Amino acid sequence: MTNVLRTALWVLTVLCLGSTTAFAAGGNLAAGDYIGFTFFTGYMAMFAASVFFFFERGRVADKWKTSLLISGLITMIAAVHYFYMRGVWLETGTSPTQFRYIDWTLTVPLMCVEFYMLLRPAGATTGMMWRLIASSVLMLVAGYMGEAVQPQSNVMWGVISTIGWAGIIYEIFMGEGKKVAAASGNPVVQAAFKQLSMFALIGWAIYPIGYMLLPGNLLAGIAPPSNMDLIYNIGDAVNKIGFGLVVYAMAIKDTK
Ligand SMILES: *C/C=C(C)/C=C/C=C(C)/C=C/C1=C(C)CCCC1(C)C
Repeated sequence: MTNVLRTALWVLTVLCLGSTTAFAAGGNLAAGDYIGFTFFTGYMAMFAASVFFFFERGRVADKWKTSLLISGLITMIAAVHYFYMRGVWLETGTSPTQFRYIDWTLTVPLMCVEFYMLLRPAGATTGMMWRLIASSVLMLVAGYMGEAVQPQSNVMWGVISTIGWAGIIYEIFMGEGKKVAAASGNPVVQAAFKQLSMFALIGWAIYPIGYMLLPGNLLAGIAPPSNMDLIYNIGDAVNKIGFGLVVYAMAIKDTK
């Protein structure tokens, strides 16, 4: 299994390196292009994090191996999308909403699975996992509607999206997540669950702040809407790598 993962990783590396030329022709990274900087840093940080999680997977107890695999998949899926977004940004100075949401559609449900995997040994049900995933889908579909399909109604779609986010927060702070964690009797799992929950509450709050820069929304005019990308890039690096590191630290601790 480890060999399969390593091989997949090298194939990915070669593909990424081999195709850099596709985007290097027209654009250049200007000294003051801070949004561009974060596309590059985000790409490389997520790529490195994936290598780290895949390799470290071999060091943790069997019951946590899938959790580490998912941590690596989350950052790897993001790395590939950042690779594209970085290139399009270089060429055009813009970043299409599509890449962002294709990435989130895969990575956010996987983060929901990560909550489930953490609490599964303590008795979490797949019902909890599917409720989290359903809420995340509502959050993301509504967000996409407001950003890309009906931007004139972005406030309404933002509210609907927030209902999805609230569903996730409810499940982990008041619903099954909270109850199973409390009953688990494992302080290492409890501490990690608390940290992941704080990521979902505070770390994820970075995204609606970016969204509110859309014309007609609460923070419109404070900064150009292109700064959404800066905010989303910071949010992604913090949340995807941070989430993975919490799971990693938990697994190492619980293996000893
Ligand atoms: C790795 C990517 C992650 C963790 C993305 C999370 C995205 C959100 C929590 C987005 C939330 C939004 C709202 C709560 C309202 C406005 C629209 C969104 C989609 C930006």
